[in-house]
Amino acid sequence: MRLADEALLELYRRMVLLRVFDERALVYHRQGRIGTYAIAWNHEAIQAGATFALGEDDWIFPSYRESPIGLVRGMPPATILQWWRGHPSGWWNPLDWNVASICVPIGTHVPHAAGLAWGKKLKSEPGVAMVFFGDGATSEGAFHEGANFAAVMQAPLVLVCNNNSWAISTPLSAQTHAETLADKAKGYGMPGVRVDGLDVLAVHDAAHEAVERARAGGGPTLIEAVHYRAAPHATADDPRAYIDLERVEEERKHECLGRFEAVLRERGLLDDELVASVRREAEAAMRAGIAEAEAEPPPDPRLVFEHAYADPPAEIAALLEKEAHRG
Ligand SMILES: Cc1ncc(C[n+]2csc(CCOP(=O)(O)OP(=O)(O)O)c2C)c(N)n1
Ligand SMILES: [Mg+2]
Repeated sequence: MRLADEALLELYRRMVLLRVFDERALVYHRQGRIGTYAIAWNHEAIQAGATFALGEDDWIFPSYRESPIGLVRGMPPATILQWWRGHPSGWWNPLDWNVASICVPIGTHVPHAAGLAWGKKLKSEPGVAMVFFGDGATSEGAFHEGANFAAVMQAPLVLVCNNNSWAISTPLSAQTHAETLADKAKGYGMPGVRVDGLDVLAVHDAAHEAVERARAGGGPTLIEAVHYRAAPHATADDPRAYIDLERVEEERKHECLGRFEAVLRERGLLDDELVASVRREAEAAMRAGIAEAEAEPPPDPRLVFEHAYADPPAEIAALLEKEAHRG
């Protein structure tokens, strides 16, 4: 699908926003201002490209790797930063954005996304669901259950596998004996496609086709977006213990944002000035976001227990009582 110039620039803005969020989040982590953070560097082509094929009624189900994906829907950076700060104001209402909660357990959101998509079909409501997960997730039972269920029910679901070749320190070769992850689609009776995960336009094309098929009643599609993780898994990880550092260096040279920038410059759509202003805008949004997040009062500790017990055990009840007197 050929995107108009205006759309290409919007796609670029979204990629920059995701990139800058990631860069700043890493700095905020180092400054002790947010907690552990799952680095999304060089996953922006998959995240921005795939979601660019969605409309307002469509749902996004992110894993931790796609934590900032709400940005493409206009979610404030402060909300996502608060999530990483463990603050309740980071728990958004999914209905406000059609973005489900960030899923940390591997693959458990695939059945949720399949269920939502099936529900849309049952109610004859418009909208498809798009679920993101990693290569490692394809070895999980929940992935199998969700993919199989969606195919049997012909639910309008797009399954986007971010195959970054690693599940923390487990390489793809130890993850599966399948030649490709897209091949797994065959077993579920759905189309499976493989795309270059660093080519935002290729990702968008594949997602657009899958979304159109889902909308037309053609059921789910599995997209395998292939690349190689060129940053640590998360801030708590030291990949030097297991990764091929030369390969990482090589991969970093072909990172996805610079690659898209080169395409846009060649088409005469982008120059140094626009590059600088788009980045400045994203950086300003992040500065405002962290300030907003930090200005939020600390959460009430009682909240942790609020929905945990119908009848709190005596010890906790006593602590809550004490807190109530203090606060
Ligand atoms: C059910 C479950 N098991 C184990 C973990 C610990 N864990 C966190 S990230 C991760 C690797 C997942 O790799 P992959 O699916 O390839 O996604 P990526 O992190 O590469 O985006 C694991 C095993 C978890 N979060 N949930
Ligand atoms: Mg992975």
